[in-house]
Amino acid sequence: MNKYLDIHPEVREALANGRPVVALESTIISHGMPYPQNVETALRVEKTIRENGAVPATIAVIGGRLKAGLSEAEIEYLGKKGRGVAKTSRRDLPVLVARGLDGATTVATTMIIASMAGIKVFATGGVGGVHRGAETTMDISADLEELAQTPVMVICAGAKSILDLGLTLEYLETKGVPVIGYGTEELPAFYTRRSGFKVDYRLDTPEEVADAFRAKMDMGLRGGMLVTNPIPEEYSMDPDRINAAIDQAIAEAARKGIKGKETTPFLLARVKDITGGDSLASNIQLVLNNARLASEVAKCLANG
Ligand code: PSU
Ligand code: MN
Repeated sequence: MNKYLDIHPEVREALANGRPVVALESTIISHGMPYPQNVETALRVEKTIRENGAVPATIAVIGGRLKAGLSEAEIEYLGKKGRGVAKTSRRDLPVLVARGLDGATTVATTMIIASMAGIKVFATGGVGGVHRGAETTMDISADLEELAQTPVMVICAGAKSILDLGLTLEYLETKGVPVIGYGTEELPAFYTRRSGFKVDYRLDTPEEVADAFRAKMDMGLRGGMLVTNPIPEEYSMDPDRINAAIDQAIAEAARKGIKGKETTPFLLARVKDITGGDSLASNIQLVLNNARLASEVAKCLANG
């Protein structure tokens, strides 16, 4: 086992006994929501996973240690520190670990640490992707490359249209990443159930999702799978309102010259501010919805 990795005892025991485990990311805690809603939501998501018969493993880097499974005190610590914790993608891990620093893990880094620990299923809100204008900026999230190489299933609510969703799907196709719509033929766009873009396959049950992932693993095909689960109807937002907020946020980012790893957090925070508290409530609900589906899929994989 990797000398930098700490697996929480409850997670270790579940993995040793073949019980279902669901990984969770920590950028959503430190950068995705304000304190204290971020800590409340993180704990509520863990509770939902337990109620659905699986063991949660929130992932982060603390004091240079790769953590698969956090204590409540560690979640509180990350939530309170908020943006003071470095957003950590694949390229950030070596220096953070060598220096003994804290890091909030993105989808890419959460996949890396989950995979080191032997966790196959990961629930989150939204994934990174190809940014609008990437044909000149080359701003493409490392999340996509990670999906191409690391064997973890990511269950999300699609991607926000802060991204170019069409180019994101093209990139995933090139990299051989299956994009599944859970109960839908259309890629969900986080706050809304529809985007106008088709997914590769529609699957309708946790068993079907688990079977597809198992087949991928059994064939020795490298990489993970992206499962997109639409936000429940009652929490979905008006597309015109959300798209206007996104356009405004993108224009502000361009005006301010926001670049690199700051782009996504800046856009997410602005969209949230422009739309007020509504988008936060929707965001929380879609994460809970993904945690429930991930628990069911993890149970199917554990029983398979
Ligand atoms: N998209 C969202 N919510 C998020 C993120 C993206 O709708 O919280 C976070 C995730 O942690 C994701 C990261 O992995 O941002 C992607 O950042 P970047 O685009 O810099 O790779
Ligand atoms: Mn980027």
